[in-house]
Amino acid sequence: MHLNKSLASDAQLYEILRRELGRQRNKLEMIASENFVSEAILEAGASVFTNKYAEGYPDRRYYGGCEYADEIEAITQARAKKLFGAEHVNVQPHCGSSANMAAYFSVLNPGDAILGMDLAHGGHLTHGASASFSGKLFKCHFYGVAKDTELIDYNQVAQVAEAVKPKLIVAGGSSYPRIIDFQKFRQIADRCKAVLMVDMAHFAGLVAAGLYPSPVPAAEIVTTTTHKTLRGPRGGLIFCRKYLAKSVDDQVFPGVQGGPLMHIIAAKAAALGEALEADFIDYQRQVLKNAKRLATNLTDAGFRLVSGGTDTHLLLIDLKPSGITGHTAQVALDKAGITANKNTVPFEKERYSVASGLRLGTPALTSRGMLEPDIDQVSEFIIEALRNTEDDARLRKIGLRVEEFTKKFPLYADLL
Ligand code: DSN
Repeated sequence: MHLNKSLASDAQLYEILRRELGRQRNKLEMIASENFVSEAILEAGASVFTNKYAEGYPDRRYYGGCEYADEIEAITQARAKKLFGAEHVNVQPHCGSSANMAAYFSVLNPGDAILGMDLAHGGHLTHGASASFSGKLFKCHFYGVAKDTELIDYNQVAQVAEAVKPKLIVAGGSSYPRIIDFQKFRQIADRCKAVLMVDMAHFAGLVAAGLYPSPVPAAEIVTTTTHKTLRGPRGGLIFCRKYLAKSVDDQVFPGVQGGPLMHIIAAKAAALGEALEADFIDYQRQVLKNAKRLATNLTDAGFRLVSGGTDTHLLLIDLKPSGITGHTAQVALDKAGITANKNTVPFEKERYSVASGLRLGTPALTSRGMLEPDIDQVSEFIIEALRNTEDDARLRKIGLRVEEFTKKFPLYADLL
């Protein structure tokens, strides 16, 4: 396969694609929300469906020529419902933010109160942060983690819910390394008659594999992206109870979006097909084992992990005791060929652009075939880099060793 052959006539673009592929191959990808899709998913995402307008839904389109678009969307819906055991799914959201926006609009009006997890404690921008549409359109209230355990403080969730009577409660987040108790959220939502929405973007792949509790039985609405642990193309999905199906569909189109990205929907079908295979469970098991091994190695080396460890694919180092910031750590790791992101930690005092934490994840490395002994080597690279953040020469040397190491785990060997 030589996917980008026709781009060779555009030397400028070809060169950028070639360098990006090289970056992905030669570095250690540890951003917890990233992954490497299969070549089948790449192909579906780059397919002729990019040419097709298909506003509406299968058998209810506004344009002609949608017979195959209908087939592909129906297959995507069927696979998504089977994988997660949901009553209804909308597979058209272009991303997690538009999925969350459409989900909110299906049950809320502007000005309604919502309750979500504080961004600094592990929530997501779209769960009510003032910089996001959610913070601008709704009255947003927040819960967080307890100071001593750094686990979600369910008593606080209940108290705030009782006080502000939100119309919707959001569970889920982007840097919370532990399992969330959806039944507790359900009870709290029932007591204040709120809709419960779970944003499972980060752990959707683990849910699909049965390695993380499914939020589908507990929540009226479950949103996700498709490109994190689920290992699909960039995009979103909304699952909901049957009684909300029309409302959710109407809010995705025409409420928030226009024409669906049919090529991405084709790629979602490919990804969901892969997730229904038995070896997807083995993959997710290894993601968890690798994250636990990384957590153990970092702890043994003296680093402090928020909540003391992880139950998931991600972990969060609190760098305050190490005397460096998240920004410094991210820059140093970059020089050493390790890609990760700075992150706020609970009760953060730094600005978001500096941050006191570093988030690391294992989904992408596991997709490259890494097992625990490989994670031991990766841990050594990380630890050495974090202990030598000001020593550029040493960081560059680690980078060369990283590049050599990555050759053992070929990525897209047939491309370019
Ligand atoms: N940007 C994603 C993440 O990194 O977690 C959340 O949308």
